[in-house]
Amino acid sequence: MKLGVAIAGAEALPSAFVVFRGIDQSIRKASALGYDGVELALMRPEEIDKSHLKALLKDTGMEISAISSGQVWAARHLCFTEEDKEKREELKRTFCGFIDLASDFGQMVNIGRTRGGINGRDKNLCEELFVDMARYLSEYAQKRGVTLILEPVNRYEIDFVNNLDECVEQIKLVDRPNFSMMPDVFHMNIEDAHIGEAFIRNRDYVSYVHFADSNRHAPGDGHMPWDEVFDSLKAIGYNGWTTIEILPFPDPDTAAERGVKFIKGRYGEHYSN
Ligand code: LER
Ligand code: MN
Repeated sequence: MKLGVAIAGAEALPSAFVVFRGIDQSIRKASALGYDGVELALMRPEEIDKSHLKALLKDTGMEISAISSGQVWAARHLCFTEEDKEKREELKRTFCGFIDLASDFGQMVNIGRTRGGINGRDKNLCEELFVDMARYLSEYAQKRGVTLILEPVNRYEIDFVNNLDECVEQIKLVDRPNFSMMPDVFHMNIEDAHIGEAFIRNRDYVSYVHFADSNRHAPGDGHMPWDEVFDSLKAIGYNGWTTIEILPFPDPDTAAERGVKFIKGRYGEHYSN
C-alpha cells in the first residue's frame, strides 16, 4: 500500500479536513516526513498549474493519490442531488476539470459531501439526480482513464450514503466500471456496525481508503481498532492508497508527523512494496 496525506490550497476554508495548506510547501513537508504522496482537496481545477506541479513532484519524488472535492460543496454549494439546471452545469464543468487533472495526477476523483443530501425531499428524485450526474461524469472519466470514488460520510454531515452497504447500493445503480468506493475509517467507526466485516463484505468496491483516528485526530491518538483495519485490508488483498485526512491537532506539523510515525511504525510491513 501507499501512504498519503490530505492537503489543500492556501485559500481553502478553515473547515476543510486537511492537514496542510498551501500546495507547494505542503508537498515538500509531506515528502520530508516520509509520505508517499498527497491528496489534493480542491475548490476549482484552476488552482493547479500542471507543469509547475509536475516539476514539483519530480523534484520531491512524491505522487498525487487523488483529487478530492469537499470544498466544491462547502464553499460553492454545488452537489449531485441539485435540481437547478445551471448549478448542475457548473458542477459538471468543475468535475470535468478535476477529471482532466486526475488523468495526469492520481487517476482518482473523490465524491464526498458533494454528492448532496436529501434534506426532506423525495428520496427517489434525489437518487435519480445523483445517478444521472454520476453516469455522465463516469463516462467522461472513463475516456480519460479516471475512476470516481464515492465516500460514505457519517449522518452528522449528510443524510445520503452513510455506510459502505448503502454506498455499494448506489454504485450498483450507477453501474459504470470506473465508479467505485472510498471508505473513510472515521465515518465507518460511526456508521458501520463492524469495520472489518464491512470491508470484507464490500471488498470488490474498496478502491481508496481515508485514515483518521476515532476523534479525527492523527492515527494513534484515539481508539480506532487499527489491527482490525489492517487485518481486513490484508484479507481483501487491498494494495492501494491509504490517505490520512485529519484535523490539524494540536498543530499541522505535529499531526502529520504523528500520523506517519504511527502508521509506518506499527504497520510498516504493509507499505514495503
Ligand atoms: C471527506 O473526505 C470527508 O471525510 C468528509 O467528512 C468531509 O467532506
Ligand atoms: Mn474522508
